[in-house]
Amino acid sequence: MNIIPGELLAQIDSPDDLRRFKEDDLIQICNELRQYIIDIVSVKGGHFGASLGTVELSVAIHYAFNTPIDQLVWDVGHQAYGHKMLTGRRENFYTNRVYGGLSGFPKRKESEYDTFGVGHSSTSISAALGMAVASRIKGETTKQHIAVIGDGALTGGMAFEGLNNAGTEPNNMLVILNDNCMSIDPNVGALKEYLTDITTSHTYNRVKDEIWNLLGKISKFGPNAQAIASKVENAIKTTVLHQSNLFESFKFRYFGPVDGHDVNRLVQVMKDLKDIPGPKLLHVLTVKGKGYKLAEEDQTLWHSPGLFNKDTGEILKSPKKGPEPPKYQDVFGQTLVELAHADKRIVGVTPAMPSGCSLNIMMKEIPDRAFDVGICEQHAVTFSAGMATQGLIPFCNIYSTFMQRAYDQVIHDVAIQNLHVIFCLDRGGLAGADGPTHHGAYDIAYMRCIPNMIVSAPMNEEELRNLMYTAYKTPAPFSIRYPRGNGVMVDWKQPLQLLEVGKGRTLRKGQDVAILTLGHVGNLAQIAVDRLVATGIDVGFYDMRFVKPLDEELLHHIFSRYSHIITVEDGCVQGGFGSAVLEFMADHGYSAQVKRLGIPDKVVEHGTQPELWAECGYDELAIFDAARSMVSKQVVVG
Ligand SMILES: Cc1ncc(C[n+]2csc(CCOP(=O)(O)OP(=O)(O)O)c2C)c(N)n1
Repeated sequence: MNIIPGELLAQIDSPDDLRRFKEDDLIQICNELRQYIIDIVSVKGGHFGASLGTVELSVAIHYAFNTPIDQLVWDVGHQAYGHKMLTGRRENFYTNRVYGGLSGFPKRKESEYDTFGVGHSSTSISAALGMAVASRIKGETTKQHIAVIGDGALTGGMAFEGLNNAGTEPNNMLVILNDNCMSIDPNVGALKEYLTDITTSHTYNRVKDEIWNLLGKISKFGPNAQAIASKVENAIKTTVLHQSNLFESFKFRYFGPVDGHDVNRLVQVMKDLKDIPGPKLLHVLTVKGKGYKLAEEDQTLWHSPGLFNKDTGEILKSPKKGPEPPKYQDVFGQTLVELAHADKRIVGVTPAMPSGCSLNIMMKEIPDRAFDVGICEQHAVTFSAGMATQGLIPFCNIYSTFMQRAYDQVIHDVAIQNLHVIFCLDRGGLAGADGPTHHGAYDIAYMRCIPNMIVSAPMNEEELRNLMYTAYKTPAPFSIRYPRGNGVMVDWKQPLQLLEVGKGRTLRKGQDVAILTLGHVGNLAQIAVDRLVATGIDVGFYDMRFVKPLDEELLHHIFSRYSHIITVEDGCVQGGFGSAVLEFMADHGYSAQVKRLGIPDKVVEHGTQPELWAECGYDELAIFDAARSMVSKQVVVG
């Protein structure tokens, strides 16, 4: 990959190389790093705006601190491209998010500079605190621990659990709050307003700068001088801001806000803070997309824009051959609006993914009944449950992988009380380039063991619409999972139909082998089925739609007719749909040869969805092979 780094960046293969430069060179290094990110992401894709916003932060941290001995933890990690490039991965960065290549997120096995694996948000403070306490126990008194967390990630409850613990547990930790007023979409909630208040209080900022200079000087003279400066500073913060400082009330020393694009200032501040013991929070102001005008102007679009022409800013889309099937998420978004127009009890909830799950369509059309509640899956579920107790019908849309965060809430707040909350789990199945932290591997298994819960997955857009309609009409907890990406139907907007809960579909009757699928993978199986039939194998094909309740009538029919059965799911084989079929077989005394295809018991890395389906053995070819070898007929592969 022929992307030429700037003159100084070309000399940096590790933070040690960076630290050999003079402070005066840092601005140029930042410019070159920013340009490198633009050059490579434009042709290789990936997260964009967030890493442009942290260029100066990344350079300053690695310059001021002694990484990798000092422990640096990134929250979420989508903003760590600069960090990766400074820590020996620049030349390989063209493999970012590619099958077998670098991960798009920090990962412990990739580099000693990636101290903690991330992808889900709001973990950095807890992880860094764990490290800081471990250092204390091991007597490593000079070691620094730095958590970099965004204002979006700070809306996650776990961040506050970490702050709460850190305030009283002796530790040497610096939390850097990277405040750009953005999550993927504009950040929401009272905390955002609080941060804006601090940032825009002119009197406070002027006084603070004077105090800062004083503090910087006297911190060299020991703890007493520091204590005095700290008292003065706190008194001023409290008076000027007319309220106690939120972070100070967690017993953190609050510093800032400082300009997160002034690299020299950042270095100076970080060096000063190194000498101040205890938990500290540095509030840094950055601009998401900094340095690429279009990304600064439309920060949501440029969070992860795909490939683009870096000179014109045109986002490149593969040419369309004709009308294309929609994304499942858009079918959700549009169908929800349709349902909500017809029934005022319907509300929509998303934890910080309005554009990711297309709830933004409803937020625009019916704003008073569509809620972005921040990055807080647990709250999103219980908030939905609360609304359900009052007769509303919430559609709570959470990516399958992020729903793992809210498991207890699903059980305790929804299922035990048998509340009518509809969970739409987007990105169910292998999610692709984001990798293991983002695969929706477990929801079929974790939902089907919960009492009262109806668990379903549509094979196509029309089924998604009908399942949403059926869920709305069925007063019970109801889970509908569908994958990332496009469906298969161009003409998908058909009149809504009520489905019978717990009933599957027979797509083809056969006798040699039966293929049972759940959800979108049925379309992969369809290709295999066509080939099997063409090669003389009489295959039965069933779209089961529901894993709970299972279509027992259909299963009785299948087990009495076939001795070879294959189950296919885009989810973990352990405890999932195939397991449910095996349980049925055991419970009813059938015996058949059953092969379960799905995600095996291992961490599946990143790649395209087809690459990963193939690796896990349930793409169309693998399904074909499995069926063919099961019936052990000699066939010619077409
Ligand atoms: C638990 C969880 N929920 C949702 C997401 C999806 N997500 C990825 S980045 C992001 C926004 C993070 O905002 P912020 O921390 O402010 O970082 P920024 O992108 O603004 O730099 C969200 C919601 C996630 N990674 N983890």
